[in-house]
Amino acid sequence: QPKTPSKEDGEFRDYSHSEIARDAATIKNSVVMHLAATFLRTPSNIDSAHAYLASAFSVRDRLLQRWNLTNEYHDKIGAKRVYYMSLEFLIGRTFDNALLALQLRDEYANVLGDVGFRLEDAIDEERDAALGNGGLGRLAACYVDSMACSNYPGWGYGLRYKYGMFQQQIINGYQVEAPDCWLDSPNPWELPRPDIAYPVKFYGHLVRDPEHEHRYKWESDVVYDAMAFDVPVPGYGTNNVGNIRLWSCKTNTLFDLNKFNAGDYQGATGGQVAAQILTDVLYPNDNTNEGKELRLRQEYLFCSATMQDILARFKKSGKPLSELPDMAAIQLNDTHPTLGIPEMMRLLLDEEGLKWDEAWDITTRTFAFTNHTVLPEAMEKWPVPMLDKILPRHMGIIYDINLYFLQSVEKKFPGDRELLRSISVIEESNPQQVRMAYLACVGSHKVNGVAAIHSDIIKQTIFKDFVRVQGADKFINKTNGVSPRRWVNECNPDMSELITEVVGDRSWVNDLSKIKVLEEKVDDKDFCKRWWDAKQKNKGRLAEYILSTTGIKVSPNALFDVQVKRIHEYKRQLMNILGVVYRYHRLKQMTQEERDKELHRVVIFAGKAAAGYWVAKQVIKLINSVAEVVNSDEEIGDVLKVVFIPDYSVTAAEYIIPASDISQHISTAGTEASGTSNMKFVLNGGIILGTVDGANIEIGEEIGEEQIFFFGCLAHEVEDFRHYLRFHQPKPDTALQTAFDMIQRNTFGDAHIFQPLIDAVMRGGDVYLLSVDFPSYIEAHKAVEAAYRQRDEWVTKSILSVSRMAKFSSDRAIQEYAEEIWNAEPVPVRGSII
Ligand code: CR1
Repeated sequence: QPKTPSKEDGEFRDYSHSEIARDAATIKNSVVMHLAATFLRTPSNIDSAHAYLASAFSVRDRLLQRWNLTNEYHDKIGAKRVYYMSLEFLIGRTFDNALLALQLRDEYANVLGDVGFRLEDAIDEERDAALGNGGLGRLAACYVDSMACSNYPGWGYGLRYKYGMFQQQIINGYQVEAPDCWLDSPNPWELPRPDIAYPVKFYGHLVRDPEHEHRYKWESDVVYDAMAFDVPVPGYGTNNVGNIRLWSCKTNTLFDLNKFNAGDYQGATGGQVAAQILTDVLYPNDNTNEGKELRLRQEYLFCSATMQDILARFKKSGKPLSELPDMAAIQLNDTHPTLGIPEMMRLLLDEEGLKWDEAWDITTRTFAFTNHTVLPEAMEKWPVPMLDKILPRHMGIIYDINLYFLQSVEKKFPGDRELLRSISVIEESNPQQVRMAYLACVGSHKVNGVAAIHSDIIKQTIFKDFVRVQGADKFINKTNGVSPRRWVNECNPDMSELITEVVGDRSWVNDLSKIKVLEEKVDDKDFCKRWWDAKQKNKGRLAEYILSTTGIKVSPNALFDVQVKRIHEYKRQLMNILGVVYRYHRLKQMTQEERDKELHRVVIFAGKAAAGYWVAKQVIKLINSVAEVVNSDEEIGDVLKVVFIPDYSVTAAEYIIPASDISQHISTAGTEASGTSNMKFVLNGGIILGTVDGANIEIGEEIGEEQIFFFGCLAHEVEDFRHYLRFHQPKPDTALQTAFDMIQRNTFGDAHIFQPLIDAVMRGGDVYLLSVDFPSYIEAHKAVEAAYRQRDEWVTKSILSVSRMAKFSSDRAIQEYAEEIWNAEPVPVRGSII
C-alpha cells in the first residue's frame, strides 16, 4: 500500500511547493517568451494561431512541471500504478480543459486580451486529437481524466497515430474521407521522449534453450524502435497530472546508406517506410474487426513497447518480479491490447528466466479485461498462420496457455469434449483462429462489461462456458461514466454557472454527487426560467454552428432532436430517418392551418461511417437526400428541418450535446453495450428517447421512468423476433410502409440507390428489427411532442434528470475499478491549489 513519506524516509522533497505562478506578469512573460523563442514572432506580429500556440506552450510548461512532480512523488512513495491500455484515445482539444483544470482561464483571457485576441478564438485554433473512433476511445480519455482528477497513479498507454480519425466531407450527399493531418502544426500537448524507446521484433525464428522447458531465443532481423511521446493529462483542482504515453515508430535508424550510395534510393528508405506505416493511421472501424495484418502489427508494437516500459519502471524499484501485481495493474480496453498477455509471458520467461507457473501467476494477477461489445462482427480473431508468421514466439506461448487451460478444464469436467471445443482459445476453423476475447479472459483475473445489461449478456453468451469453469465472481459489471469536467463544466458554461450557484461552489466538478441539491429548485419559477434560457442559448450557439458548417438556417425555438454517434446498422439511424420521412409525409397531407399548429422540429444527425462500410454510407446519403428535399420545401418551412452536421468530433459534440432537447439512443435491444453520449445528453439537461438497452436502462432507474421515453422490444425478445423474421417477410405497419413508398416514388431522388436499405428490412431478415420497433418508435415521438408542449413540466424533467445523474460520472466508475479490480488507492501529490 502507498504510504505518505516522512522525513525519516531520508531525502524528502516537500511537494506542496508545486504551486505554479499565476500572476499576470509571469503569465504574460511566458507567452511572449514562447512567441519569440518557440515561434519567432513578436507581440506586434501574431495571428490567432500563434496566440493559441504561444499560450498553449506556456500552459504546457506549467503542466509539465506538475507532471514531473507527480511522477517523482509516485516513484518515491512506491505507489501502485494503474495502466489503461487502449488502441484508442479520443481526446479532442486540450487547451480549454487545461486552463479550467489549472484555474487559469481568466488569467490567460486577460493576457490574450492585452495583445488583442479573444481567448475563444485562440481555443478555436486547436485541432482535435482524434486518436479514436467513438465511444470506446472517448471512454479511455474520460478514464485518464478521472484518474488524474481523483489522484490515482494512473497512466494511459496508446499509439501516436500520425493520421487520426479521418475527416468527413459530405459531397453530393455522400461521405468522402480525407486524411486527418493533425500533426501538421505544432502539437503543444505532447512531449517527445527520444530517450525512451524499445526494440520490437517481428517474424524470425526460435531457438530453444536446451536447459529450460519454456525458454526460447527469438532471432529476427526485423526490429523496429517504438519511441514514447507523453501527453500530460491535467487534473482539475489537484496537483496531480496524469499521463498518456503514446508510441510512435522511429525510422531514422532504418536508413540504408549502402543502398543509397549504390544509387538505390527507394531501397534506401524502404525500411523507413515500412516502419512508419506501423503507426501512421488509426483503423477507422468502430465495432467491426477488419482482420488486417497491419493492424495486428500495430497491436503488437503497442503491446511490446508497453510491457517493456512497465517492466522497466517496475524493475527500478528493485523488488522481485513476484511483486509486480502489487505494484502494477493493467486494464485491457477491449481485446485490441490482448497481445500484452503473451508478451508479458515472453518477457518473464525468455528475458527474465522465470518458470512458467510463476510467470503465469504474475501475469494473470496483473491483467484485467473490459469487454465492450457483443456484436459478432467486432470479435477479434487472428488466423493462426498469420500469427505464427509474424509472432512465432507468441503463437507458441498462446498454444501453451491454451494447453494448460484446457487441461484444467478437463480435470474439472472430465470427458466433456464439446466444452473443450467451445471454450478453447483456438477455434478449429480452417484456418484455425485465435479468439482474442477468450485469450484476454484466460489471462485476466477480472472480466467486466460496461453496463449492467451488457455484463449480464456476456455471462450468458460469449463467456457462458467461462462462468461455468472459472466461477461467476470473475465476471463483474462496471457501468461506464463520463467526465463532468469536459461534458458539463467545459461544454456548458451557462448551465454550469447555475449548478455552481445552487451547490454553493464548483466542487461538484470533482464530486458529482453534489448536484443532488438541484432537485430542490424544481419549484423555483425564476430558476426554471434561467434553466430554460441556458438551454435556449446553447441552441442558439448550435444554430450558428449549423449555419456555418452546412449553410442551413434553423430556429432555436424549434425542438432540437439529436442523434449523433457512429453510423452503424445496429444504432438504427435508418429508423430515425424513416421516421422523419413519415413525419414529412404527414405534414404534406395537412392544410397550412393544421401545419401551423405542429410543433417545430429540427432533426440533427452527425456521425462517421467506417470507410469500408457501404450500408452505413448509404444511410448518410439517404439522410442528406431527405434533408435536401425537406429543407427546400417552402410549404414545410420551419416546421421540419433536417440537418446532417459533417465531420462529427469531440469538439462538435461539445457544441451539439448541450443544445439538445431530445436525443435518440435507439439501438436494437441488447446490441449497444452501454453508450456514453446518452449520459452526456442527460447531464446537459436533454431528455432521452431510447430503447431498453445499454446504459439507457440504468439512466432510467436513476432519474425515474417519467424522465425518459422508452420504446421498442426488450433484449430477451430479440432472439425470437429474429428467428421469426429469418423465415417470414416482415409486415411493416402503415407508417413504415408509407415511408418506404415515399422513397420508392423517387421523392428523394433515384430510389434505386436506397433500395438496398429497404431490402435489408424487407428481404434481409430485418436483423435489427426495424419493422418490429417502428410503431412504438412513432408512438414515443408523439409522447415526446406532447411533453415538450408542457414547458414547465419539461423543465422539471430536465432539472430532475440532471440532479440524479451522479452515478454516471467517470469518477465513480474509476473508483469502482480501483477498488474492485486494481486494488489501487488515490495518492494525492501533497499540497493543493484550491
Ligand atoms: C460500445 O459499442 C460503449 C463503448 C464504451 C463500444 C458502446 O456501447 O459505450 O464501447 N464498443 O464502452 C466498442 O467499441 C469495440 O467495441
